[in-house]
This record gives sequence, C-alpha cells and structure tokens, in this order.
Amino acid sequence: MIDEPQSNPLRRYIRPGLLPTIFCTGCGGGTVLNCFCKAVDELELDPKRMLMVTGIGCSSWIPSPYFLADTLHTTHGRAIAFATGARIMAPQMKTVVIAGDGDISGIGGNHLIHAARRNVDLTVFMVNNSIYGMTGGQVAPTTPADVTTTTTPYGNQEPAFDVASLVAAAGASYVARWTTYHVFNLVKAMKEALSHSGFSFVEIVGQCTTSYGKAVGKKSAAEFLADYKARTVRLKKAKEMSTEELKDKIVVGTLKNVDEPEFCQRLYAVTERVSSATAKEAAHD
Ligand SMILES: Cc1ncc(C[n+]2csc(CCOP(=O)(O)OP(=O)(O)O)c2C)c(N)n1
Ligand SMILES: [Mg+2]
Repeated sequence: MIDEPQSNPLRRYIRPGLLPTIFCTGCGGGTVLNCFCKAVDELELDPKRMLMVTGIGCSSWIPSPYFLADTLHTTHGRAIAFATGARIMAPQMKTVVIAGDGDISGIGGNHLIHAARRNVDLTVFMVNNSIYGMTGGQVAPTTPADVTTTTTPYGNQEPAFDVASLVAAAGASYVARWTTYHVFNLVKAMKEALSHSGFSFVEIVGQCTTSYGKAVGKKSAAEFLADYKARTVRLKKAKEMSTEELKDKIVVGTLKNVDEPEFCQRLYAVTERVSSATAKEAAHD
C-alpha cells in the first residue's frame, strides 16, 4: 500500500503517516492488512467501535500501529488473554486479534485452546509464516519437519502443529484456513469470522520472505505464492486423500462453522442470576 490518501478508498482505515509499511519487501503482512481493511469496509464496520489486540512479532504490526482503531499492543503470547478481558468488559467493541503463529500457537498456545474451548466471542487472525520472523528466524511450532532454521541447524526434528484443526477440536465455532495467494477467499473468510458470534479463527498462511525465505531458499513473494498455489488442496478434496498424499499440502477452506453458546453471554447471564438472588436475599435481611 502506498501512502496516497486519495488513491485507495481503503487508505482511510490506515493510521495516517505510516505508509509505506516497515514490512520487508514481499512480506505477506501487507496483503493481510489490505484484505482486513477490505473485509471491514465491505461489512461497513465502524473502526471506532473496534478494538484490535495483538502481541509481539512482525504480524503484530498489522493491527498495531497500522489499523486505525483502538489498539491494545500486549506482550508476546498474551493477546488472546487481554482480548478476553476486554471483550467481557467492553461488549460494545468488536474485539479482533491479529498476530503471528509463534505468538498465538507457541507461547500463547494455552490461551488459544482455552479461549476456543470457552467459545469466547473473539475474532482471531493468525498469520502463519512458519517461523519466528521478527527475531531472526527461530523454529516455531508451525515450522515443517526438516526445515533448517537458526535454532535447528540440522533440520527441525519436530512435526508442525495443524493449528486450524487444533482450534476446531478445542471448541471454536468458526475456523477457516487460507493463504495470501487466495485473497478473495481470505476476505470472504474474514467477513464470516467478523460476523460470527463465538470464537472465530482464520489461519492465514503467509510468506516471510526474509527469515523463512532464508530457511527454505525462497527470495520473493512470487516464489512463495506460486508454491502456495501448487500445494493448496480444498478441504472437500482433502477428505478423499490419504495422509501420505496430504504430506506437504496446505488444506484450505472452512473447517468449521457452527452455532454454539458463546462464553460472554453465559457469563453475563450467570452474573445477572447471582446478583439478583443476592439482592433478594439482602432485601429479606
Ligand atoms: C516473553 C517473550 N519471549 C520472547 C520474546 C521474543 N520474541 C519477540 S517476537 C517473537 C516471535 C515472533 O514470531 P511470530 O509470533 O510468529 O511473529 P512473526 O514475527 O513471525 O510475524 C519472539 C520469540 C518476547 N518478546 N517476549
Ligand atoms: Mg511467525
């Protein structure tokens, strides 16, 4: 995105004076920001009634400072914990988390699964670049096996998390996965997630042309996007494929979209019940 206010109607969602972004050339962060602005615009959401919560990492810069709304830029791995508290106390705000794979599924993994289990009304966009990008390319729980990173010089000996499946199994009521190649599908999924009541989660497989590019020998966004295109399998087709056939594939689509009781509403209802019972008891005393 170029900092020319009149050139792009989505420019009004970006905090003034900050473009071009500080993202590396070819980084997927700009695409995610662009798609998010588009989703907000198409849904006609008022950014004044949105709270963006994030942690630490390159992907955490997408909402903060770039998106022009209230932001809570928290510590590494704690975005969902802060967002849960904010969502409970400020239900008038649409609470959205955008952060990296390390932040959300590594250090913040426990917050993630419990927020999903509780079905807290949060929208979470996890940018999965398969690495700790900002800190120079350390292995993440999402790094595929055998990839050589700065902390796995002989190749990663651990399998990668399938974060979208993990979150779906933990109890989230909306879960999807797309890549930065699939911009139209991504905008649609973002709109669905933002419109959903309950824990909604979109895993966005996106390129880190610097740290992960170094790890896998890719230099440009074009190389990454061609690779995403080649390795993507739609969920429906994936269901007919064997584990062996699905090795190295990126399964995309809506993994889950159900209506389940949402945590904050349950919390407000029980609080109301207990406080009116306490008030009645006090009136009898
Ligand atoms: C408690 C704590 N541990 C470690 C760090 C260092 N640190 C900052 S960002 C980061 C990883 C970022 O990776 P990710 O969340 O995937 O974001 P990316 O930069 O890849 O978008 C780490 C390890 C920190 N800031 N705080
Ligand atoms: Mg990362």
